[in-house]
Amino acid sequence: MKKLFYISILTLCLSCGKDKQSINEASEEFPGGATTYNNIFSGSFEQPSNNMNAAEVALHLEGDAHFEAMFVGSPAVRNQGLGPIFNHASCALCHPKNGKSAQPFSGSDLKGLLFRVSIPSADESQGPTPVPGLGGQFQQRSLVGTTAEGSVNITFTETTHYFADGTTYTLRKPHYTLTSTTATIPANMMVSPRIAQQVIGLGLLEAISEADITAQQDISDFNGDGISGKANKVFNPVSGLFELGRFGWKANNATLLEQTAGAIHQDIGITNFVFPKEAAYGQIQDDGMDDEPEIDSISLVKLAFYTQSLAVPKRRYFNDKDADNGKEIFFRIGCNKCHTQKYITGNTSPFAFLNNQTIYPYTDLLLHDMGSELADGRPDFLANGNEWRTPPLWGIGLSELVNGHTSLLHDGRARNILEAIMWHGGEAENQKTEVAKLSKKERDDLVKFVSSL
Ligand code: HEC
Ligand code: HEC
Ligand SMILES: [Ca+2]
Ligand SMILES: [Ca+2]
Ligand SMILES: [Ca+2]
Repeated sequence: MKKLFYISILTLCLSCGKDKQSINEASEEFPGGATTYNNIFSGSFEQPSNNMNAAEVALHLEGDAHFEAMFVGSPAVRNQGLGPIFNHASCALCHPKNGKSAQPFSGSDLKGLLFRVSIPSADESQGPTPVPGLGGQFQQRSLVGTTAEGSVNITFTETTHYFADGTTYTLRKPHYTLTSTTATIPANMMVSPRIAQQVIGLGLLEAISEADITAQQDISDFNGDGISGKANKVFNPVSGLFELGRFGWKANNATLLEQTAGAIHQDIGITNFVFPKEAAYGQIQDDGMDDEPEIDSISLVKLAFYTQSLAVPKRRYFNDKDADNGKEIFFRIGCNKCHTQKYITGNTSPFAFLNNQTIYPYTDLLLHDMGSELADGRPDFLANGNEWRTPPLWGIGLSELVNGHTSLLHDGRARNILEAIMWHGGEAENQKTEVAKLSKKERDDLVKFVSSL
C-alpha cells in the first residue's frame, strides 16, 4: 500500500516535472558549449572563450588590441599604413563591441556598411571580376591629400503589408547610388551592399566538419520541400586552393585567417603577407611603391585568433513558457531547415578548446535563394545574385543591449527580428507565409524564442 503510494507520487512528480521541463535539452542553455560566456551585459560579445588556457587567453588579448587599434597614415609610431583609400580605420569601428553594425541612414556615414563591386564574367565560379579602376570593393574614404573612390547616396522606399489577422507591417527598402570621382563606373557594374556582422562564436563555425555542412545540401531539392541549400566553394589565397566557404554574407571566405587578411587589406588599407599590394594598387591614389607588409604576419595571425576565440553568451528566457512555444513554432514551420539548430564540432582544430563542442548556432552555413526582394544581383563564386548564406542566430537578441540597435539582414535593412522574417522569400517563401498566418501571441512567442538564442 505504502509502496503503491510512493510510486503514484513519483509518477505524478515525473509528469509534472516533464511539463515544466518542457522541450529543451540542458545543453541548449550554453549555445557555444564549453566556450559559452555566462554573464549577460553590454560587453557579452567581447569575452574570451570560457575554456581556454592562460596562454590562449593571453594570445586572445593581444589579438583584441589589434581589433581595437585605430590605424593611421604612415609614417607613425604605431598602427601605421592606413589607406590611402579605406572604408574605416579599425575593425571595431565597423564591428562595435564585436556586434553588428547599425543600418546607416545616409551615405555620409556608412557605419559598418560597405559595397562589393564587380563586372560580369563568363565563369563566375572563379570569383568576382574586379571593376577596372575600382577593384572588388568601393572605398569611400581616403587619407588627406588623396582621393576616395567616390561616394554613396542612400534613399528608402517603404511598403505596407498585412498579417492574416489584418495587422499591418511595413518594410523599408534601401536603394544605393554609387558615384565615382576616380573611375568611370561601367554600366554593367554589379553592387553588393553588406553590413558588418557580429564576430562571436566564429571559431566554432570554423571547427564544424566539412562533411556536416555539405551533407545538408539538397541542390536539386530531392525532398521537394522548396529548400535547396548549396555550399559555396571559394578561392582561399592563403592555401591557393578552392575550399568550402563559411564566412561573409555569401559564404565567400573559407577561413578566418583569410577573412581577417582580406578585411584589414580592403576595409582598412593595410598590406599583409596574403595581400602584399595596396587595395589602391594601380590607381592614382597609390604611390606604386612595393612597401614591406604594413602588419607583420604574427600580428595578423593573432588578430585572426581573436575572431576564432570569442565566446558565445548563454541563452536568455531559457525554459520560458512563451519562448518554448515560439520554439515549437520555429520547428513546426521549418525555420530550422536552414537555421540548423545543433552540431558537434570536429576534432581537427589546432585549438583544442574548439573541438568536440556541442553547439547551437542555428545555421547550415549554406547558400539559399532568398527571392528577388533581397537579391543583390552580384554572384560571388558559386553564390548567384539571389543567394545568401544562412546567418547564425546565436546572440541575435543581444544586439539592442550590446549595440543599441536591432538592424538585421545583409545590409541592415530590417529594423527588428519580425521584419527580418517577413523579408524572407524564395526558398523561405513557405515559412514566411506560415508566419503571416500566426496570431499576434504566436508571432510574439516566435520573436521571443529567436531573441533568446
Ligand atoms: C568597413 C567596415 C568593416 C571593417 C573596417 C571591418 N569589417 Fe569585418 N566585416 C564587414 C562586413 C561588411 C562583413 C561581411 C563581409 C562579406 O559579406 O563579405 C564583415 C565580416 C567579417 C567577418 C566574418 C563574419 C561572419 O559571420 O562570417 C569577420 C571574421 C570579420 N569581418 C573580421 C574583421 C576584422 C578582423 C577586421 C579588422 C581587420 C574587420 N572585420 C574590419 C565590415 C567591416
Ligand atoms: C531557405 C532558408 C531559410 C529559411 C527557411 C529561413 N531562413 Fe532565416 N535567413 C536565411 C537567410 C539566407 C538569411 C539572410 C538573408 C539576408 O541577409 O538577406 C536569413 C536571415 C534571418 C534573420 C536575420 C539574421 C541576421 O543576422 O541578420 C532572422 C532573424 C531569421 N532569418 C529568422 C528566421 C525564421 C524565424 C525563420 C522561420 C520563419 C527563418 N529564418 C527561415 C535563410 C532561411
Ligand atoms: Ca596602406
Ligand atoms: Ca576599390
Ligand atoms: Ca529540399
